[in-house]
Amino acid sequence: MEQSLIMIKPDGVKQGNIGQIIHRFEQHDYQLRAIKMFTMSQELAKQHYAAHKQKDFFDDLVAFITSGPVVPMVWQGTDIIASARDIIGTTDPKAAKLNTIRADFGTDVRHNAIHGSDSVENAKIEIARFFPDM
Ligand code: YYY
Ligand code: MG
Repeated sequence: MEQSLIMIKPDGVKQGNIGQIIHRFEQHDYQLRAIKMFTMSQELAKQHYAAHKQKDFFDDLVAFITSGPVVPMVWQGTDIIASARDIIGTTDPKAAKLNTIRADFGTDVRHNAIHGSDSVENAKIEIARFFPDM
């Protein structure tokens, strides 16, 4: 069964949206397989966002994602990777569709409440990175 690494970002945690975001996934036929809460190190943040290391926003992104606790989770279900991206919404919350997590809980293109894996390959890498015991 397909699995995705879904992570509530520091803004989602600070604004008290952990429960509501988890509820969005519970409303679908998905299973929560792992969850924890911790503050990412600089090293882990740079690994997680390595694809963006040449971008002008990289340093600010790393600073934000390490600014407080995150809640990474492994969710499982049919087509969970693509379906989760639909439930999450586009990167910029202001452009995201109605009722998506980012539209409802995000603030701007950096502070967008949640991360979701974008491919089967990356999901495997991200799950192994955040949950090495799985
Ligand atoms: O996959 P997704 O999270 O929707 O967006 P990406 O284009 O992969 O960017 C990853 C991450 O980078 C995004 O969730 C917020 C951050 N970011 C940023 O801080 N500033 C930007 N101008 C664009 C993206
Ligand atoms: Mg992405």
